[in-house]
Amino acid sequence: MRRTPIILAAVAAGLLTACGGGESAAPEKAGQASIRLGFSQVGEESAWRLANTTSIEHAATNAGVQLDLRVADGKQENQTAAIRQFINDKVDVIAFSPVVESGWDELLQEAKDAGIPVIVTDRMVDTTDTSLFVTMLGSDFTAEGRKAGEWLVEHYRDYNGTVRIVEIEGTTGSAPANQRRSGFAEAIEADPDLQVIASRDGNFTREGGEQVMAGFLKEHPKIDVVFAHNDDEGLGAIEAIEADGKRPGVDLKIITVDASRDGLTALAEGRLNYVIECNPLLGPQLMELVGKVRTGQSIPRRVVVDETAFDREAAKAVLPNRQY
Ligand code: GZL
Ligand code: ZN
Repeated sequence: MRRTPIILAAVAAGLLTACGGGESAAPEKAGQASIRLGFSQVGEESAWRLANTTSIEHAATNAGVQLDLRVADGKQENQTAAIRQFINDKVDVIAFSPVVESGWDELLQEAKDAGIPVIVTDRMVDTTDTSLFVTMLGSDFTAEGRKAGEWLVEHYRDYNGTVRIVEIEGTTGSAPANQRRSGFAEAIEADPDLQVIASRDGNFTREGGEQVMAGFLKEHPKIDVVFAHNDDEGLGAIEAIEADGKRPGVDLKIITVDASRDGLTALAEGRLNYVIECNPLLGPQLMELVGKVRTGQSIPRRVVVDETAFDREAAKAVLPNRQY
């Protein structure tokens, strides 16, 4: 379930003292200027992304980290420009969520040449030179896709006949889209009746999900299941399904990923059928890693975020105190 935010004592003591708060730290810590972190964020495409940004901002404030967070509107060139600015500003640490997996080696080499450590968060980069970043903090997207497929296999265990699945994919080239697709495909191999008859990029947005789903409904008279790579696409698909005179969650089963408040609400109301959690609240763990990197402590190469999955009953249980 939800990880309780961990504020690293060393970081808090060192930084709070530097910022004039907290108990007096060891002499060598006193006077340490607060850490300056440059963060390049994908955009504002989904509820997940907004919660992720808020978590990072709040955790930086709590840890006394000076944060320069820049939003890239989903464009790789904007992330590249922001990270070059961080290098020019000589920040202490750079972190980012890469909008797509490829095309980062040259930029990360520039950060390495400038002696600035880079932390990859949320989405992974596809690079041959793993010395270009110090750690990756984020979900296991393949496991998320696998959980969606496993639920379907279980749900249709006693059903004989073809189950027609359409897939509304995330942003083309992004790690979550690539890995959710492959985890899902791997899991549904267990039952040959489960067939993906169409898949298309919905760019992780509600309008993308609605447009893609409306197209699928025109092209395919019989659709049994929708697998949407995030809640926002699934909520958009619900609009298109209802516009087509069908009952989302009943005539078509819908599975999504993220477990945002709106996603869990639709699940509790029976308009979605299963929602896999993708935890956006990476802020506290990121600040802990930033503090360790800054003070030269060793950190793992990969920090996986804990997350679960929800059926209708579980959604009703967690909704009252859901953080995002
Ligand atoms: C997943 C994250 C994805 C979310 C989407 O970690 O990269 O991007 O699933 C978001 O909601 O747009
Ligand atoms: Zn706030």
